[in-house]
Amino acid sequence: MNPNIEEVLLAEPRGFCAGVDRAIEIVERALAKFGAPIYVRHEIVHNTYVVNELKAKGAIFIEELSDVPPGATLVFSAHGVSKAVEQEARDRGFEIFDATCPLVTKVHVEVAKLAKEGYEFIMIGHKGHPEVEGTMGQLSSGIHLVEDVADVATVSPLQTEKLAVVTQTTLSVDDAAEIAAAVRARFPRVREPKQQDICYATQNRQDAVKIMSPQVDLVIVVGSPTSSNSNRLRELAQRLGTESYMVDSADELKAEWFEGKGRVGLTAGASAPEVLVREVIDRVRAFGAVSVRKMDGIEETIKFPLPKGLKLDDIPPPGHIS
Ligand code: 0CJ
Ligand code: F3S
Repeated sequence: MNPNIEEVLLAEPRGFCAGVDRAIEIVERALAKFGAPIYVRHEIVHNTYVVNELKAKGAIFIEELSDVPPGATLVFSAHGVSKAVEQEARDRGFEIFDATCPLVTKVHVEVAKLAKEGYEFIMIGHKGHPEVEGTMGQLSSGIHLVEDVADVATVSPLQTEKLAVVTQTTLSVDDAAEIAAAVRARFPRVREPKQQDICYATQNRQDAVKIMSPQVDLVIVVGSPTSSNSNRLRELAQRLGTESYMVDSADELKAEWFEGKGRVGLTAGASAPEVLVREVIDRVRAFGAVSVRKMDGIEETIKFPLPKGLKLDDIPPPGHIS
């Protein structure tokens, strides 16, 4: 027991975004319609609990399409895929359902459109992240990755007349703005999206942490280590001067983190289900927290339609993860 903990503050919004909801529902509906197994390229979203739940229902997660048997049903993860992966999946004849978040697809479409007009691209993102591989892989050349301000000095496009910036959707809003400013300083004619390509969910969850952090002594973020947007929430709280930890589940919480802490802030990445938040609350109560208060925040109402072939089934699949 820790007699110091007075209150848990719940960030608003937190947890699942519309793209994650849709991606999970695509796998669940594919399982309900076609039966197990359903193959999924890459983790559908970067969350251990979600992946394990879907595995238990018959999903098989793979990285290489050569591991998918002929005639199988294949789902692309929320992070999107390159043109080469898309083509290989078609060539192998799989039944494909694309769970790429529509906000990532929007970036892909923009890249394809501007490339036709002769643009080269500077992509702000994290090397090796599947979304970055998917977006960069929309073109065979002419798209250059910058991960930080230092990279901007060394990036070498073939021309600077037609240059555009694109970003990963789940970056730190502040870091991306700083890197974009460095790009603008070096290439003043660069074309930029109005708000970068950072999505509404990333923006809203970071804004909520900015409001919450100064009001608490400790921030706990629920999210998996592979989740870019979840890592950014923990990093943001820490940068704002509040001790912060990310946990994949409640049993990762350590009693000593709470020592001397009166108010605890709690949030969750866009791929982390609410059930895990509830388990964290239960554990923090067991540590001694007396009350839980939901903060005020933006209400998200956005919802993305399901792909053709899955939306006619109006019967929701049993046991939807939430
Ligand atoms: O890239 C996306 C379309 C976000 C998907 C939801 O979050 P997550 O944790 O699976 O992915 P990130 O590592 O990109 O945050
Ligand atoms: Fe899409 Fe953003 Fe969620 S890109 S999957 S709405 S974190």
